[in-house]
Amino acid sequence: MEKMKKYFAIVVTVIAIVACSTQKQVEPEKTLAQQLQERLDTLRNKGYMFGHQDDPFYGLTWEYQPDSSDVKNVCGDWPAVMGFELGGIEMGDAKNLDSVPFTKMREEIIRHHQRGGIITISWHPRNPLTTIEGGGLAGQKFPEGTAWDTSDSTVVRSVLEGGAQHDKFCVWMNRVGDFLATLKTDDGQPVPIIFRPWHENTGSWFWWGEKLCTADEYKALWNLLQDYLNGRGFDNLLWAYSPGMASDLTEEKYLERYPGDDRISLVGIDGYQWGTKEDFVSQLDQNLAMLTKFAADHGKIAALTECGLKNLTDPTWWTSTLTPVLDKYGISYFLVWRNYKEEWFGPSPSKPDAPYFKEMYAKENVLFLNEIQ
Ligand code: BMA
Repeated sequence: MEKMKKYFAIVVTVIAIVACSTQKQVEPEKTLAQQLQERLDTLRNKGYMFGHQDDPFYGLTWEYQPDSSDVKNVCGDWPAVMGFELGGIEMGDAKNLDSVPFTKMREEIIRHHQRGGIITISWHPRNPLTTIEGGGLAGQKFPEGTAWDTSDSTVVRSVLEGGAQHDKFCVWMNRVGDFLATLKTDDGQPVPIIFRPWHENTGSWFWWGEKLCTADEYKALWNLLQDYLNGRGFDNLLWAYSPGMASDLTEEKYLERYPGDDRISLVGIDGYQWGTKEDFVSQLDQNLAMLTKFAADHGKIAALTECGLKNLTDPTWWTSTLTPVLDKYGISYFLVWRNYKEEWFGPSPSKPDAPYFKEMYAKENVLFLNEIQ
């Protein structure tokens, strides 16, 4: 009997050791979002990436031509980061608010991912309270019904649970989810995406802006969308929070509407030069100092999620204004907004900023597609 007991004890111990050692070997697999975060982190050792909104769809002199890009036509390389915009998907529209067909958007997102590029997506959903069903932008007077319609300050509250627009908003989120679910390569691999909803929320020009909802309502709106998409099992979304650049941005101010460390992987700011070079440089410098310290303290990636000088009225802007500030900080990328005829933020071969853009391209620490593949 004693012998049996001893034998039994040995067997149990062996099983326990085997179980324990196999458990050690099984490390939880990293999600696609975590892998993207690691990639962004590693790339920061080389420099910071250049990004452009709507880059492959149209430029100042062309639209929808295969393999075209104003950026590539200037410097011979694709942007490292490309930005895409979902506004309109919530209505079930075939084109987004800037007339980009969602089928083309899907193709270009997958194509850029397959080239080794990085994708970021924003969403300017229409105003759920004032929008006209089936209206699109046609027949409506801007900003009526759009993301910029701030005529009512109860909109955020109305989409939260229990609110009058909640059910409608659930349909909208569902349409966003359905589109995101199609962003997969042929072998079924989802494309990793920096997802950046509810941005510039510390200004008051969108229906989710500062004067349009309380901090708690804003956070509830954030959570509603994030929990919904998490619930659908997306593990390829790297969540980015990007309020607007502000004079004297403090950490305390940044934290006011911050959804929380458990919800955010990338912290950004959107900062355009609307006034003088001096004002822009000093604000950007101060804001990036705060942001990159915040990112380091909280284990996040920092980025200048949108920036630009409208129509490059100072052609030297790339090298005289922007990069001298960016060189000082370990950001992951900066992204300039789209090039369309009336308003452009990227370079174009026909414009006087092209040589300065090329000069920036030649800088070792400013990364384009070739340098991140
Ligand atoms: C704004 C402008 C608009 C555009 C919107 C969403 O900054 O470029 O024309 O519709 O972004 O892309």
